[in-house]
Amino acid sequence: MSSPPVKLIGFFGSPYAHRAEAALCLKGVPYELMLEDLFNAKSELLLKLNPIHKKVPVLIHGDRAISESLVIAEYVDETFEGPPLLPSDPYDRAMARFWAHFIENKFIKPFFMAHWLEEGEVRDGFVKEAKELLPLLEEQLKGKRFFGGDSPGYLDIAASMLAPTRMAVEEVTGVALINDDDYPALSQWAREYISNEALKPCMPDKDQLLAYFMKNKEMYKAGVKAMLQNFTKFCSKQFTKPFFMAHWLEEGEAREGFVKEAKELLPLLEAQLKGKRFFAGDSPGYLDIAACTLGPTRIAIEELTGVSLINDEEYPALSQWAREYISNETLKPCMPDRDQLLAYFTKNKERYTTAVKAMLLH
Ligand SMILES: N[C@@H](CCC(=O)N[C@@H](CS)C(=O)NCC(=O)O)C(=O)O
Repeated sequence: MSSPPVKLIGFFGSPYAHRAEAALCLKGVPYELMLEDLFNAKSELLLKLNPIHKKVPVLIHGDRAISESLVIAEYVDETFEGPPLLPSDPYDRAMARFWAHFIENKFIKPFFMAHWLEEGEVRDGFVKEAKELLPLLEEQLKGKRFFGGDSPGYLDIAASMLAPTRMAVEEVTGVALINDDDYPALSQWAREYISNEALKPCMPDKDQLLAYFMKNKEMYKAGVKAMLQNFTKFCSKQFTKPFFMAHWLEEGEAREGFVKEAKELLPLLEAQLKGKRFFAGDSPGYLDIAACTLGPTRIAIEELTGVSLINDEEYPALSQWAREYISNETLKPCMPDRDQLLAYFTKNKERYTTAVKAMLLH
């Protein structure tokens, strides 16, 4: 029985999408690549097939959809004929998975923070951490061309962002932690990886990758900074993300999507205020504190960005609540000064707009 067609939803420049492509390439599985435009609007198909994370890559195999790059790699390995990606011995297989998990959960963050952050103490901390971890990976290559042995396998796929992506990022940022002197095996591995024959059809073009990171350099820098300031966490919340994305993003399809989402959620908050001055009743309480970004912060951001989702016509209760909140007597000593707040956001406008763009990739 012939296998149903294979399609892959990806994004140029995504090291995760590359992992899925690499698995397909190494197994010799023909596939159709469907590129997303993550900076504008995600396709209906992506949202439908990966409703939990809404991220690329997504593998489509007939009427099945599989998400998460490493899960895809295992699925591809188990489903299709061709050279095995994972070792046949259960212990070796467990070790390949262990090191893939290490790369994913322990290594990637300090390594790329060390590349994208601006010089300073915080960056030094990540450099130190990455340098403590790199020898562990170097050690895994001892006496081998690839992590998988003589040819690339599952762990090479998991580590692949240390090859084409890392090389382009190094060139753009001027930071190079992996070099021939300190990590000869990893350096040689990366060269072998990018020039491997079986991987050629899915290897991103070096110049295009360089151009991509060069173009989006500021965005990546702002993105890692936002990560440090917990802005990413703040923005990943159910309501705050679409609401503030709708304010800070430049006009376009992606922004419209967030406006739509925020407008679906705002009535839920409006309903919570029904017949009350504050969420907590007659005076502000816990939920008013939780919602306080919709008070002074939101008002300043509205003034600066010109976007105003909360207005008297559509959300009279929320609008009135915000006025009551900022002029509440008890809260006065800690209420940020309106002009200072506006000056702060005006000064940092570029930072915020670049950071939310970066958030589109998180
Ligand atoms: N853990 C995921 C990560 C995938 C991922 O972060 N994909 C990014 C592109 S590099 C994405 O789709 N971002 C869109 C978003 O976060 O909304 C995997 O291994 O597949």
